[in-house]
Amino acid sequence: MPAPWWQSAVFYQIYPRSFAPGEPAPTGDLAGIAAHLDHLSWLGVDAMWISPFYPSPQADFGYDVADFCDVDPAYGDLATFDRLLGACHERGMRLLVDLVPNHTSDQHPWFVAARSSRDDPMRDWYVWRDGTPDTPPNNWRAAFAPVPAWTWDDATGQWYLHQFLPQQPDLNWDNPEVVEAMHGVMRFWLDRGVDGFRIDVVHGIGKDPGLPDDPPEVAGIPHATLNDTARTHELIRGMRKLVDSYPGDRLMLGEVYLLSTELVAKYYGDGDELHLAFNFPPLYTRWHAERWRAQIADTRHHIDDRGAWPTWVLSNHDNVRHRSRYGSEARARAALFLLLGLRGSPVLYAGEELGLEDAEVPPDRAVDPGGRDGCRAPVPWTSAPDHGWGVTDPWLPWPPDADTRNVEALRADESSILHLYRRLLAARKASPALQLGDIVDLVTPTGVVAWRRTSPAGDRVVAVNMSGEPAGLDVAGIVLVASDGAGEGAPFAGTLGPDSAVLVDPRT
Ligand code: TEU
Repeated sequence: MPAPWWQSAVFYQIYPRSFAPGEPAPTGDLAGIAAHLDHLSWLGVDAMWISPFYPSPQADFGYDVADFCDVDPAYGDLATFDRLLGACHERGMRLLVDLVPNHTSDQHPWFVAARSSRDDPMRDWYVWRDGTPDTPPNNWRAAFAPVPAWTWDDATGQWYLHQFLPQQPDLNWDNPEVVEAMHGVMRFWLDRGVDGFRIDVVHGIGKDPGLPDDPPEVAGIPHATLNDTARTHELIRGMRKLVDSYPGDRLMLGEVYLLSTELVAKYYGDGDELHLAFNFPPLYTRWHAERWRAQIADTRHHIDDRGAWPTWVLSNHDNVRHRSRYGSEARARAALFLLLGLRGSPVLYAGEELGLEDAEVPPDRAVDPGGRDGCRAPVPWTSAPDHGWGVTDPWLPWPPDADTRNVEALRADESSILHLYRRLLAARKASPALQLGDIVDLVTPTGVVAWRRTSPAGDRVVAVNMSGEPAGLDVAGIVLVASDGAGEGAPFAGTLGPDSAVLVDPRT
C-alpha cells in the first residue's frame, strides 16, 4: 500500500489574523490567505492548517469558539472558506481546519444555556461542581495566569471547570450528547471537503472522574499540560472511526501538549487514535547537538518503534519563534535541515521561511492573555511601509527589519533564507529517502548531529553542526543543499562551518 499523503507532506501553519488581509485591514482573513496561495505553491508546501477562524469573542484570539460551524465576519464567511478550499485543492494542496474540542467560548449558546440554570438540559454539557465560593473543587491550575482552573458561578452557586481562560469553559465529554455534537462539527467540515483537522489540546478532553488534585510538586503548572487519562483515548478512537469513514485519507493531527515524548506517543494508540501528534519536547530543546541527539533517539524509540509516524515542529503561534530562541539566522537556516531532514512530517509556521524574529510588543500594545503576541506579528509581504497590508499599523507591531525581511525583498535575493527553504523543500520532494526513508545515525564529532536516510532510489545524508567551530566530517558525496548556500553541486569538502548544515547525495 502506498504511504498516505500526510507521511510525505510538509505542513504550513497559518495564523489567519496575522497572515494577510484580502482588502486593506489591520487583521488578516480568509480572502487574504486565498490571495497568497502563489507564495505557498512557489515555496513548495503540501498542506496548510489554519488556526481558528470561527465566530469568537477573541478572548483567546479564536480558541474561544462561539460557533463551530461558521466563519467569524472578521475573517469572511462560509462561501469565502469554500472558495479557499477549492483553490487549495486546484493547486494540489490540502487544508486542515483547527478543531477545538476541549472547550467553547463562554458566549457559545451551549454555555449560555448551561449557565442559565442548574436545571437547564445543557447544564451537564460542561463540568460543574458543588462547593463554596472560597474553595475550588481541586488544585488544578488554569493556563496563562496562576489562577484556579475553576470559576464560581454566583447565579447558580456552582464551580465550572476551565483549563484555559474563564471565558473557555471545558466541555463534558462524559455526556454522550457532547460527543455527538462534536462529531457533528467534524462531519460539517469533512462534508465540506476539508482534508482533516489539527486538534487543539486533544489530550485534555477526558477527565479523571474523581478530579484528583495534581501532585504538589507539579501543582504550579497548568493542569492542561498534565491531563492524561484513559478516557481520552476512548474518545479519540471514536473520532478516528468517524474520520476514517470518509474517503481520501482524512487526517487527525493532534496537539498533545504533554511535555514527554513517551506520553505523546500513546496518543497514536494502536494505529486507531491520532494519525499524527505534535511532539513538543524537541521544540523546547536548545541549540545543542547532544540534546538534539537525545531528542531524536527518544522520538525514534517512542514513536517510530511503535510503528507510528513522528512530526517535527520548531515554531508556532504559542511559542517564541525559533529564529529568536536560537539567536541567529545561521542557526535558523541550519534548523531547517532538522525539520525537513529527520524522519517524520514537518510543520512550518508562516513567516519562518523569512527568518522572522518575534516582534517587540510594547506593554500598551500587548493583547494576548498568554503573552504570546511576539510570534503572532503580521507577515510582511513587501518593502513598502504597509508591507502589502494596505495599512501601516496592523493589530500587532511588525516583526524586526520588516523593510528588508519580507517576501518581496527575499524573493529577489537568491541567497536569502527564503530561497534556502524553497531549495530544501524541492530537494525533499525529489527524494523518496528524505520523504519516507528509514533513518540511521552517523558517528560524528562533538557538536554535530548527522544521519543517513535510506531508500532504494538513493540515500541522503544530513549533517548539522550546532557548535561554534568548524567540524570535520567523514562524508563523501555531492552537496545538494547547504544552509549557507556554499558549494552546492560540488563534492562535500569534508568540513562543516559553525552553525551550518548540509544535505549530501552520498553516491560518489
Ligand atoms: O494550546 C494549548 C496549550 O497548552 C498552550 O496554550 C500552552 O499552554 C501555552 O501556549 C504555553 O505558552 C492550544 C492553542 O495552541 C493555544 O493557542 C490556545 O490558547 C489553547 O490551546 C487553548 O485553546
